[in-house]
Amino acid sequence: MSSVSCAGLRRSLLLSTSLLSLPLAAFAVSAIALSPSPASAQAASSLSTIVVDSAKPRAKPRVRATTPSPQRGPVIRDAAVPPPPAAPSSEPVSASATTLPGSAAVTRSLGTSDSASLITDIPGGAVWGAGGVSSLPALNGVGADRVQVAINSMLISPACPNEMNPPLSFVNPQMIASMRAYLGVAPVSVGGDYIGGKIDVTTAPPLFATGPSLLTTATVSGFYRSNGNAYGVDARATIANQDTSVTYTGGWARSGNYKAGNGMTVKSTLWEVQNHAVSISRQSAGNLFTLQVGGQFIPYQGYVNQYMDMVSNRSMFVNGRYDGVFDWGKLETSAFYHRIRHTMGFIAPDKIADMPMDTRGTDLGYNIKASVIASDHDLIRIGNETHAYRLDDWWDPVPGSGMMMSPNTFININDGRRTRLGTFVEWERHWNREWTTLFGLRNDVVWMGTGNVQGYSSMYAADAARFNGRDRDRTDVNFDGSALIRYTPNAISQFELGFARKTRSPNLYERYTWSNTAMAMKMIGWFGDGNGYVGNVDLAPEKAHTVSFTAAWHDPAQKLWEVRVTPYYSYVQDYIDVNRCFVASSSSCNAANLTKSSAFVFLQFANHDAELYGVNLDGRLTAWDNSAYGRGVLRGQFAYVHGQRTDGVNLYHVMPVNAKLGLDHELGGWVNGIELQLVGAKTQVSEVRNETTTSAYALLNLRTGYRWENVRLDIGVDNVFDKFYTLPLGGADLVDYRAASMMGGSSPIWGYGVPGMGRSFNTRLTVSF
Ligand SMILES: [Cu+2]
Repeated sequence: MSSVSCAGLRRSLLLSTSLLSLPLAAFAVSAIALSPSPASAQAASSLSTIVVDSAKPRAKPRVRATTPSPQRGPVIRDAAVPPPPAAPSSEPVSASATTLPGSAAVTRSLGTSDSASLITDIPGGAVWGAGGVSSLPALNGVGADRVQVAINSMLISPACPNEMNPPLSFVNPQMIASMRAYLGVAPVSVGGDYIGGKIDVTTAPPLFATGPSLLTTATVSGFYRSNGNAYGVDARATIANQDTSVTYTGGWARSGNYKAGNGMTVKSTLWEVQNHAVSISRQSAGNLFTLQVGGQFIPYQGYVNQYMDMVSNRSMFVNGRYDGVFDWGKLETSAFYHRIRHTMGFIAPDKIADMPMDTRGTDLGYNIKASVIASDHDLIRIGNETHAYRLDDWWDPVPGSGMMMSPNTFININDGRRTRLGTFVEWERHWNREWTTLFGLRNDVVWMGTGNVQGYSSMYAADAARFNGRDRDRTDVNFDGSALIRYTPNAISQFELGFARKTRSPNLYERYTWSNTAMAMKMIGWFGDGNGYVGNVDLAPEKAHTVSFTAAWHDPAQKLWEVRVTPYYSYVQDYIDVNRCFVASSSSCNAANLTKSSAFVFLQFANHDAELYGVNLDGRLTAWDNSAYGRGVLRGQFAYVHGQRTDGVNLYHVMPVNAKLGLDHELGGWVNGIELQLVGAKTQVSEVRNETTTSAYALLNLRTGYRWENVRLDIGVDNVFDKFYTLPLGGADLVDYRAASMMGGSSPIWGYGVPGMGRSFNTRLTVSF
């Protein structure tokens, strides 16, 4: 397909989103200066681009009411979560955002223990295959740490050169009370330092007693899945009175290797995980304090698309939060500390070797956000956050391995430092019943640095000396802006046009991995493609300029039907992609490496301009609702995305066209679902990475469940027809297809994707007290 972009469109988008800064600053200043006088007078003159129907009477104050968050798509409202204290909305308007409630996570947990896979229930969402509980989320064609994930406001940075410990692996699906996904034109108050999207996950929101008696609830649930012989247990318990609440949530689960549709066991896909969190909350007239502590332990997790496996991952965290409601608005603050200790090795019998790799990562940060009611029409959000990330990554020597892996410790990242200070101001104005605008300006300063490195032996000395001789401290001053205009002409339709500029600074591995030797390079990379990677100190931050339009229609009560369509276009300046590497007299980055088209290759991170465009569509329809047949709801979602560099090279891991169609039925305590998942062929693949194509496929999933008083039984069949298929974003299968190698042993063969899971019979029994 030829690119539809034209230079003019690109330039104007670039210009408009870059220039957002200036008028936005003016808007922000004028907004801050707002007096309590009638809102109709100010700012209107400076807002020449926004059409306001001044003939109509001003609307009644709408800001004080909590702006209902749009819940669209296959989304069920979650009755279990108590409403937050009445306050101005701290969640900004954003029609393209989607919230998945806890009930969606519970439904999905019948078939998976991978929390990231929840994101596939929203249009534009996909996952990069990794370990069984550590997939990397992608939104609208960009993934991994281009999508920022916050767990109760806590940010968790990659502490592994393969990003084996992404944020969503630190919660089990059943721990999730809600997951909100913002796409490319999200308001700046949502966060900074990402370009793809933002996922906000809430676990264990506090539950308080409504009367004088003590509230105690407990839920224990166990599951079994036939494919992989997976089983586990999830638990949640709360004890609370009217002002204090204590909640535990967590679980343990394990799985063996799964089987593909043709009966083939997919090696190195086993895992075991436990996540736990305890939170204590206290509320008093408009104030809510929460302190949460928790941790994770993964004793093993196989990686079919990496050379290494995870053999230990331990984490602990402390996360404190304070929300206060005042006359002037709402204050939200949080502070967190998260520490990861991670070890990679090989899990026998599928991988046998000896090469320990260790990382230690810590994240420390705070967030302050104030939502200020500036007038009956205006809401101002201001905020500040700091996120400090420290990383050590070292590989102990392997005795008897010669120069390759001894006698010294290989220092991959030595005292890696990445500190970000973010500040934003945002103005949301409800002009009248029909028109709402939102403008935001954000600055993030990112400081990065790292200490000196060394290799296992003199074999690595030249690379290490070159790296150590460089000035490696970097400071990025990043400016983001967003502008949303929402028009709600009547009770059934809503339109939103959004522009945004989003910036992400490189991560520590992109900038500071340094060795050009084949073995070291193959240890770096979270792409699962079998290629080797080396960092680039000179990388610039990537800047996405996105325009997006959302049209949504629904019945006036928002109960019977809704449909939403969001086309978007994004031009990414300095997108962090790769070049084939070439270093004189190198055995990996050699001349042959520059031209290989059907082999694993060696790559260096490099900036390239790129563009992405696509469309997301979702909707649902209540087909019937009566006492005899219960309630039947049809739902559907569709996503198409295209991503290409301006030099014509396709972007890596762009999800092919895909759709889901489902019918959910409820009758009394009986719940049924049938879902058809359709995925097109992946034919546009990254030439520079020798990405492989995948074929189209369709999967049918069924489930049924029944709830008696306190007991609920769910049964499901995923991939009913046991279809064999290759995961489009699963990367390369490095374990199941191997050939004898020159060094003895065997090595992976290029050209094989990772097969998806075959049929699985799943069951879950839940008991509530
Ligand atoms: Cu790792």
